[in-house]
Amino acid sequence: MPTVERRYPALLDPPDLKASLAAELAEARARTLTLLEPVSDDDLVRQHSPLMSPLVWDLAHIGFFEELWLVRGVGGEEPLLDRDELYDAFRHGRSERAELPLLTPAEAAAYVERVRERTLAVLERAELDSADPLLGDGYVFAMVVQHEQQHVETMLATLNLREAEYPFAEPPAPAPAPLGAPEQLVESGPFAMGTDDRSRAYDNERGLHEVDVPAFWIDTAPVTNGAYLDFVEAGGYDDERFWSDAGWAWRRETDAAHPQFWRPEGDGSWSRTRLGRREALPAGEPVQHVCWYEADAFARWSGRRLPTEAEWEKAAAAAPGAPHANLGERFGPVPVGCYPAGASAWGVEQALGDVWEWTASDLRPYPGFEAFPYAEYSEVFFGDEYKVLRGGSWATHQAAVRITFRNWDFPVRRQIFAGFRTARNG
Ligand code: AVJ
Ligand code: FE
Repeated sequence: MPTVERRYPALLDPPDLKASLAAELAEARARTLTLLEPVSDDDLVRQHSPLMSPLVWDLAHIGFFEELWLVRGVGGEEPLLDRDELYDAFRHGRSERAELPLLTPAEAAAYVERVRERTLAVLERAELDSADPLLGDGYVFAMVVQHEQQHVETMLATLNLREAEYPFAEPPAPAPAPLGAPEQLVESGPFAMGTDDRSRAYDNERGLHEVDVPAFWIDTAPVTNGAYLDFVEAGGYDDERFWSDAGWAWRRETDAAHPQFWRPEGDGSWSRTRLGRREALPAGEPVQHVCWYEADAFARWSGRRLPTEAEWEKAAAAAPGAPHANLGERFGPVPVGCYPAGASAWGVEQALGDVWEWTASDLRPYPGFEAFPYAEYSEVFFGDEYKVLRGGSWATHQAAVRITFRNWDFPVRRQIFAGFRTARNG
């Protein structure tokens, strides 16, 4: 797969920016098609979980989003698809999509290819030095790249829920180094949260605003399977004291006794599956597939708490990201300590990559929020229903995450590649 240099679009002249965006579009498409290549047509059209779309829906939706914003929007061209409502995420819930008259796998593949041809022609003639915030710095093209990369992660979550093993191969993980200290002190003081960037950032990351954060301690690395297993074996799932009211209700209703994809082997050992492959539970890797309630209960059991998203973002300051982070190139997390060179200015490791990290915070707009370019990306999700996750996972491409990036999900969700780290007051 081609690799793309990390780029700073505002510093590129329009011709170089176009070449760079074309390379990013190509890289996203190669990742999509490589991922789906080993999946049979039957598994592309099937509903693997009520929580997820059929994979063939994601594929055509990737093309539809691109057609809508770039071919019809920027290019002003005629529709290539006459079934818009099928691929509008707000028209039909994920669990209903397999029943719709969707494009077949072959039709969807041909459709996304036709859209891409038109996209490249539109890019060729686009005026990226425009003062229009949609076109300027190539924002809308980068938005389409991010969208496709986000859906690759969604498709990985779907493949992870299917019974069959996905035939993945990956290089050995880097060798972990022992963490210097289990937690880091982040000193009190204001920090600049969010961003004013208009080349990449989503509306929910804007604008840059000062937040005063009292001193706090935060885990150097995400909580590991080994540490989480101590909570499981100490009876944490059966002790109401560690759970919030809503968390305890979830725990009783689901009968959960450990993270999703874990299995006790009867001899005292544990296994987990990833993409359908069963493996001995790796003690040193960050725990994943815990919901917010489980993360919160673990933190309370440890005498700690989840960090707020302001704390998380402050602690992650200057974390360099790829290539010093596990982003978009493997099929699971690597052990903690594998990326000492990825440490933040405060000594926090693996903030970017490996697992999304649940924070204590609800998804709310920053001061002065303005929906751009469409309210359905974030604005309609603001409120107290969703918890914010930060930092991206092993399944997240570097084009679709940054320190200011905000992800969200319901506090009951476990199928995403989410773990957490804990904090305490300083
Ligand atoms: C930001 C991950 C919550 O998957 O619902 C994809 C991303 N938005 N297409 C989602 C998204 C539109 C979104 N999340
Ligand atoms: Fe989408």
